[in-house]
Amino acid sequence: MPATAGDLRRMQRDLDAAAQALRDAATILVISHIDADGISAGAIADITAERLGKEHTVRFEKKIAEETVEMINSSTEDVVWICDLGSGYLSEFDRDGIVVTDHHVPDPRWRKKQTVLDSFMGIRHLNPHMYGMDGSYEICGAGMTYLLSKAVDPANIDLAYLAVVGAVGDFQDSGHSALVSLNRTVMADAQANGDLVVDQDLRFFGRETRAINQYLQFSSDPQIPGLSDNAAACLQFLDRVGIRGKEGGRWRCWDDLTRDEKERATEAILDMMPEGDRERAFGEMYRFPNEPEGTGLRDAKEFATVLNSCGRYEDADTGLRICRGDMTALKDAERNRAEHRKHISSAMMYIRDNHLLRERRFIQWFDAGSEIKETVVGIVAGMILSSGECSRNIPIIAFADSDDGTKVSARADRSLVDRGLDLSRIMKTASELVGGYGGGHTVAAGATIPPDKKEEFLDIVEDLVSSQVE
Ligand SMILES: [Mn+2]
Repeated sequence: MPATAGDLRRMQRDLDAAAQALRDAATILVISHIDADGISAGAIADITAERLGKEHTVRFEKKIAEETVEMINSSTEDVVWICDLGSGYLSEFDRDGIVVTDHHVPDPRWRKKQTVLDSFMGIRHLNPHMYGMDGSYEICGAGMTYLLSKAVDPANIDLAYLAVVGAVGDFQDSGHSALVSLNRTVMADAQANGDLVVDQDLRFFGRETRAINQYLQFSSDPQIPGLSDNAAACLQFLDRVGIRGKEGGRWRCWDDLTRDEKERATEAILDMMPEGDRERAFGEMYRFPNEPEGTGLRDAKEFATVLNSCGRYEDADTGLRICRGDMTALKDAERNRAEHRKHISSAMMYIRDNHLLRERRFIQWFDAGSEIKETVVGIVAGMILSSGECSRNIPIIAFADSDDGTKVSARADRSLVDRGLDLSRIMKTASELVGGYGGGHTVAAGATIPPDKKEEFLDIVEDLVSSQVE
């Protein structure tokens, strides 16, 4: 649903008021989320506060837990600026001077409270949902944070590209194979400042850093029939289209190809795909020409992945340093990424060696216990599903222990979604029936449930899957 001119005017007025609150504060506490969107948002807020000359600190949080609410309510800073988080917890905050720049669905209880208490003005809540927009693709947390930063000072336009990293990190470009709506406004700022170039390209991951054979081999969402997961076929393909894989003994990456080579390969690849997948495989890709070459920071998807791997390993601060242009932080991030890969491959081995994957009629599942970090169990489930080692015709459900219960991750092949499967609804319904909570996307969703309810939960999920899929 598109925002009206009135919505946008109202948003600008609220942004300006929040900007004034930041200017008036002597001290600012920034709290942001640990994923790519949150880290970019945190960096934008950090730099904005710094440029204002404010005494400030940045903290990254996995979520707003009870302790986080307490910390926010009892903090002594004049303003607490919460980025890419917070909208779901507005009714929990009981202090003045809260600024929220988020895009998640707002807390319904807060609006009620707001209408009862006219004077409840302590929270400046900047969220696209409040202005007739959809926060799942029209703008992200870093985007809202950037809009506020720009309201503070138009010179902060040089931070717009970080909001593009956030949007791509949250897959806001997936649905249209391009950023749309307010994300496009942010994008235009980054372009105007010379920080962003928009390419029409294949949308697979790793065009800047992956060896081209692996770029093809690991292509996913959508897959390239015949090439994805088939190393030998990728080499043959390069031969067939007359592209040398190596140059001077080193593997070339996708971006090393000449324009002519790229065109030839792209055409051949799109030809191999079913019609319906081509639009997802090809579209806008975002490049940051001012980032150093070969760092993985010149491509928005790769930049976001670097930040995500920092966050997953509880090292969001390294991600923040990278966003701030500290290239020594890249070494730390690389170590993070290597650890990430090692953890994932050993996790897959653990599932395989211990035969943990169990098949039921309509679902398959495994319980990783505490062997796999809850932050990566979803990735592992997705990789098992696409590895060809299990059935693709039924969804996969994975359990892992977490601090506040059992974390559930569910993944499914897109063909099941085409047949009616909606994992988001299933996770929400099933988890609520056993006293938990959940949600997500149609192909990938998650939940948190009480540890002793796994069996019951699986029964419900299986029922729901069988009733959704024709
Ligand atoms: Mn986000």
